[in-house]
Amino acid sequence: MTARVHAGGVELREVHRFPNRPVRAGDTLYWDILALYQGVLDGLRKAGPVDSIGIDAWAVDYGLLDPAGRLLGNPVHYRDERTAGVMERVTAEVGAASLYEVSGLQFLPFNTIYQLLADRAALDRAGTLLMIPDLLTYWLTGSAGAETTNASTTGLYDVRAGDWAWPLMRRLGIPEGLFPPLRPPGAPAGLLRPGVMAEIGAASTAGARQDAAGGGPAAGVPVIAVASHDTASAVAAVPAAGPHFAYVSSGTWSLVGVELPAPVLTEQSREANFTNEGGLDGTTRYLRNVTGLWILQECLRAWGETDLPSLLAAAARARPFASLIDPDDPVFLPPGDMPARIAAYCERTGQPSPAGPAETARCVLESLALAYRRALADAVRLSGHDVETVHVVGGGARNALLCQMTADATGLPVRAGPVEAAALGNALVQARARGLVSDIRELVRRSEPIILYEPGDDAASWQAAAGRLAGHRRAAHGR
Ligand code: LFR
Repeated sequence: MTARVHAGGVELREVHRFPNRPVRAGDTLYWDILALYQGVLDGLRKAGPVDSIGIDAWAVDYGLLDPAGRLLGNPVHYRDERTAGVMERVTAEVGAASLYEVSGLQFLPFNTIYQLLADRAALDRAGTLLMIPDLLTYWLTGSAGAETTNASTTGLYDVRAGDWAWPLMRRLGIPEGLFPPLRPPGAPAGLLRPGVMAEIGAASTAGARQDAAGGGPAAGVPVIAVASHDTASAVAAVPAAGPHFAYVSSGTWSLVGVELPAPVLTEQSREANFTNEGGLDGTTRYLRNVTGLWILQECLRAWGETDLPSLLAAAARARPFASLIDPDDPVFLPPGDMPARIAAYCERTGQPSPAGPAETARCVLESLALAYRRALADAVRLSGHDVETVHVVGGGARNALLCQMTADATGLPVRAGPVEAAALGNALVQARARGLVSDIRELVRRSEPIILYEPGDDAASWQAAAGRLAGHRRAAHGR
């Protein structure tokens, strides 16, 4: 994506889109990191001259470099099974309370901390650990750093000190030397390396720019450490006009929560499995990871179906509340035959299995809306933060059926858009670092269409459905 910031607002342009296809080789599920890096280079080549670059990506995953700075192995996907049982072992050993009071991070089996313990043998051979966006940034610039919003998802970041959690690393035998210096969003992350400039048709990129200070030719294109966790970038671009909002950053995951000035590290917060991830400007993204549209994406993959609009239209006509699932049930985490897992969940909980794709999609979307309702109620209860509206950003903002269900389920007005919130947050942190923007949210409000969904008048049915789902959840997991 390129972004152009001007007096009237910001304009995004998609210059290149490339797939992110994980690869199972042997027993391991990997990211194809070199294909992703190639996609970045192709995008930069197509973009032509730019004033700065920022990389954001998903959280928790990493690459290890050897002491000479070469990638040691292909990064492993967080949905890989290597972490099975590790979180349970660590929490038994260290105590859930001691982990949470340091990192404030929700307990997810794939947090970096557990992946590293599953990958212990490799750690002795490694010189540096870089999170995915930091790794791509390193290949572009040669500068190794750890951007703080993403570092905060590792479980090895001390959320109060704003530093790596050194004592916890020592306690777990994770080598401290692996972790590069932290850098906040907006900090410089180096200039494009000459080799990269050549790779992307450099002369045009650097030569066309004029150095702002001197008016001479630019020395190189700066890369800026944006809020490199995609969710942090997306939340930075939520077009909220005041503090009393919740957000659903809706894509493969649905990240549901509020923005706070400080973390909430109470026992109740830990028990509700809420996370305190780092946001822009020292804010806390207080949220729960709800297993999001992933479930529907995997259904589409299983059905070999690509026509989402028709499926959603059919789902809108299907019978309401026929069957409900807990999207956060661990059975829905790994890739696989999702329709069969949904059917099995329904059977196990004494509900009819959805008859076909439309019924399955309806079940997934209603269940997601109910999970959002629960996460929002928990966020408000645990933080004491008032919420008057829900902003849905990311790809899910396009899903009118889900947005309406979210309004109905939460009883709050939903404001949907922008779809490309992460790209906007990324670009506008760069623009702000360059002094072109002061209020990111105000600029997004001025530039992007937002669709309003008012809650309908069927609050009682949603209330009843929430009660039913709570029963299934308790029966399945005692929670
Ligand atoms: C969303 C996201 C979530 C994170 C998950 C795994 O893309 O970054 O915030 O929990 O992916 O990294």
